[in-house]
Amino acid sequence: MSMLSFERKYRVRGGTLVGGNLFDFWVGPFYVGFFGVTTIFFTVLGTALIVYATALEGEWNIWKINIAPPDLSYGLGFAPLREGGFWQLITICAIGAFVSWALRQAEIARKLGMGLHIPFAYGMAVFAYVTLVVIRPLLMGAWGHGFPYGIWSHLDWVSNVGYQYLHFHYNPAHMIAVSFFFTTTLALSLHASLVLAAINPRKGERMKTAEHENTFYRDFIGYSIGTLGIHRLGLFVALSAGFWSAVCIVISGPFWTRGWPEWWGWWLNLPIWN
Ligand code: UQ2
Repeated sequence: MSMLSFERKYRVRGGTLVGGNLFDFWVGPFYVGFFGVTTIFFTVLGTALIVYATALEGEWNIWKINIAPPDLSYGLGFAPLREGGFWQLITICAIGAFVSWALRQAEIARKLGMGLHIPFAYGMAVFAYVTLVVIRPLLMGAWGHGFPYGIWSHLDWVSNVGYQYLHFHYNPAHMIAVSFFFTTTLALSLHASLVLAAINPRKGERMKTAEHENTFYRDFIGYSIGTLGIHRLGLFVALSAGFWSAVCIVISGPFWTRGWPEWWGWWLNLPIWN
């Protein structure tokens, strides 16, 4: 795995953002870099904290493990370890690991002379997480507004926060986010089925190319977005889903405190109905 013939071409120096040549090497197939080191550091420390906090809680049922944020009364201060302090440290480690991971992607992309689309795309998921556990809690004035780390408990959190706003499906940004999630699955299924239909023929038949792919859609709906275009569209709809998810939760509380159905009053109150 680690000494393939094309490695001489792709295992090039440079592109690092931090550390110069110091961490510019590979371990087996993996590029290390300064951010490979920081990723390992935050991941190991964060995981150890999760295991330690769980040991103190004494609940080892995988579905019920729960590491809760501090009580709202601690506001934006540090809490004692067993009263949310573990959650705070684990959150710091998680963000440290996620940001390190994104910057390692950026260093590899720079090294290879590629665009930064991958760290940008991954960064949107990190942004959605940071919105939940940092940006919204800061705007609301307490770390206790972050979500708890646990399989069952984070689902309860989503349900409870949803009902606080009466009916979350009336949140307009939630509607936009859901529409983008569905459009993402539509776009990927259109793309994957089209590509497989073209390049994976029955035994003995010849594979088809982009000409056939374009022609199918021109025959079918009079328009083909093209082989580059479908990937631009896919990235756009997928990132938009994550972006509007972050918007829909950050406006709930900091910018709208009543039930979401009530928000639509602006529509009923338009003067045109007289
Ligand atoms: C396409 C094309 C591809 C594709 C797909 C299309 C040859 C291999 C799936 C068709 C996609 C269209 C018409 C856009 C649909 C719009 C939305 C919002 C889902 O033309 O080029 O490349 O994979």
